[in-house]
Amino acid sequence: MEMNHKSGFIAIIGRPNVGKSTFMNHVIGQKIAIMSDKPQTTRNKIQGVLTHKDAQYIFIDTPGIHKPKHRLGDFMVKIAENTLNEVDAVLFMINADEGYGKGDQFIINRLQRVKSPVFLVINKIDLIHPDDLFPLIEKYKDLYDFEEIIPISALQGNNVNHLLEVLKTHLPEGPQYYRADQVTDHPERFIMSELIREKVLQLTREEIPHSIAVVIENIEKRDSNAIFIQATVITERKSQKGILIGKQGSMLKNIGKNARKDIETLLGTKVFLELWVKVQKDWRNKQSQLHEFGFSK
Ligand code: GDP
Ligand code: MG
Ligand code: K
Repeated sequence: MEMNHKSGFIAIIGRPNVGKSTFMNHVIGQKIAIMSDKPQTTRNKIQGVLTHKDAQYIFIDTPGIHKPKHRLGDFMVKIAENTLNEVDAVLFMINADEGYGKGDQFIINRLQRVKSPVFLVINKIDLIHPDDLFPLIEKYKDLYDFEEIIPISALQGNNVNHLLEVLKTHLPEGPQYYRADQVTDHPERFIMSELIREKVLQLTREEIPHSIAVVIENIEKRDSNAIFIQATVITERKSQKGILIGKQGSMLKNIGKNARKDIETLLGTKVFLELWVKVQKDWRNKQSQLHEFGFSK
């Protein structure tokens, strides 16, 4: 990994039609890793990954932040709020041509509890007179303590690079989570591995350290409504392998069962999950292995 490489998760929120998808298409272009448009239940979806030489931007969609229409909606809003606290940056996009609306107020209220830096992106500036921009900025400045306010036109590309540069200065140093070429195929990979990792840590309690890695080896569509996934849990110690597998494989089975449920929710399809455990000493320190595991170029 390069020194000073930055990477982070960025949530894009905003009312419908403000231009979120247009923005994604502009920054990621042909390489966009659009996931299925299936409604997500509890998890967020990765919309696209932008890989630069010195930074990787992972954009995620947080659908639940909008005003709920029913009770399940409240639950979704809660989850969305949690997500917004976990990401490295939040882009709150508005339409310059429409100005301030009720839907924005709902989101801004939710943002009051968000600790991550929030950027106001004023989109569609091509539709307004420059004189109208300043009052809009003033209005929003009064509503929330935005990290930065950046006017753009996602359609024409105005100021989009500037936005990315500003964003980069706020991203933490971190690895390239995705290989640039991996992104197009299965952007869900990272989430899948995180889900499995989460189950390992939950079910084994303190016995297994956070240094374990989960590698998604293979994703195969068996038929139109089932996906077959093979994954390996990598530990650094032989003793941990036994704990992970458990008595007659009971632990691994349990991990697999719980992870599978979450992955099914994520993908909206039936999943067969095959889990393996592998001991690989000191894997974290080995550049070549990082490569192999898809954590780096
Ligand atoms: P989303 O619902 O937030 O994802 O919004 P979309 O990206 O689907 O955009 C909604 C509409 O706004 C589409 O017709 C876009 O072409 C249009 N749009 C998006 N960005 C801009 C912009 O910067 N300028 C103009 N004039 N139109 C835009
Ligand atoms: Mg959209
Ligand atoms: K904040």
